[in-house]
Amino acid sequence: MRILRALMKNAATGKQIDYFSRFSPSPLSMKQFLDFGSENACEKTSFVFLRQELPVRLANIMKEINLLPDNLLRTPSVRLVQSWYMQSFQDILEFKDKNGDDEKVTYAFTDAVIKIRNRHNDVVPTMAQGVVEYKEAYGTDPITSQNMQYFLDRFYMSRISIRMLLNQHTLLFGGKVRVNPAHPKQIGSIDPHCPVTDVVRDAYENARNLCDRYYMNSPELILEEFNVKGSGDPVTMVYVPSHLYHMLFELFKNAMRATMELYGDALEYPPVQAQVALGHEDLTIKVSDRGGGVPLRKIDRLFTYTYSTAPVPPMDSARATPLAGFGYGLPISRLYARYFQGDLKLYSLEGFGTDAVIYIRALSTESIERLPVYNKSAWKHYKTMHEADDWCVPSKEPKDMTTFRSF
Ligand code: P4A
Repeated sequence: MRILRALMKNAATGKQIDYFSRFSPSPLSMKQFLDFGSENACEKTSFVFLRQELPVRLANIMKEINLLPDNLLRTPSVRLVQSWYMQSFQDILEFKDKNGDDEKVTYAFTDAVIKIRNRHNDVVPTMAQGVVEYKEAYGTDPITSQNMQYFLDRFYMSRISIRMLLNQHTLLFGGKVRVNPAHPKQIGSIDPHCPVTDVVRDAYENARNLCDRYYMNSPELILEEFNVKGSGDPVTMVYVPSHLYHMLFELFKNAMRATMELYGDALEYPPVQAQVALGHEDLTIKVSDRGGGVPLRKIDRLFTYTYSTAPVPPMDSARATPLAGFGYGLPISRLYARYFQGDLKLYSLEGFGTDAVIYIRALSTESIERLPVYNKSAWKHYKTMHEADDWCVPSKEPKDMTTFRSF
């Protein structure tokens, strides 16, 4: 009887997922996030928006999870993640016909939002575990790897966006007052005047601590700042400082690791250089090192989930360095940059060093969430048979040129 009821509930939920997945997610701009948190916005507005938008974002990505290869879907890890999404989706739907003017309702909603956020804390390592399980059982081919990359980029981007919504709601309405006690000038997780170089220095110092602990030394930092307005004012922007920190911390760890591994037991190390430039469109942050660089052929791998989750970690992996992190550092950092229409790129000069560049939109009106949507063209990505490549495969042994002499 209990099983039957569970089956019926799941069938009903399936219908709801179909229904909500037909809506496209509504991307918010930085400015809209700020307005939500300003004086005239209220908890009810946020409640009414989220009880529609959260099911839409959840349903859109749940439909994509279902398109994964069966063998991956059947792993315990992916099933667990799927059950979390199912539960959270149902939790929000409980509020469908509730009255947003009733304080009891909005309190209960905020509690539900906090519970959902905590339930999903371990999605990234759990999903990574699923990828490892799949790889161990079935190996990887380029097509599967490519599909997995496509899915995980979209899945983690969706997660970043959903957590942004959850965080804004709890930070703004979860306490008695709408200020974040740790960061009183922030609107939820957003700093309207995020001091970029302070975050750069902070990320450097923390990466340096790890570096010192492991290598007993660390490269110095040279930090420069350029402002197109020429005022010499410190560069600030509307941004989520924790996202910026996440990206920079990752880049500094990589730069330090490359530098320390290259110079070994040298007494001095070439410094890591960071440049912050504010233009009319972009705010750009470049982290340069002289750690010897990576050949172009291997750059893509640094962003590949199926490569990073190899049972044997990449690079020379006799010892795991604390600077290596979990392996998803770069791909996730790039998603943070892309989330508000920016990007993260690596330019390497093999034999010399690497420049890692974070691009961020300078204008808050242009910083708009970049969200995956479940539609026909997403569906096609998983379902189309990938045909042969339309570029020749370079062969190591050149064809016997005498063959062509007759021409
Ligand atoms: N050279 N350059 C980089 C790395 C090497 C590098 C490297 C060997 C490779 C893998 C890694 C960390 C560093 C760099 C800056 C970057 C990225 C790579 O932002 O100097 O861990 C996965």
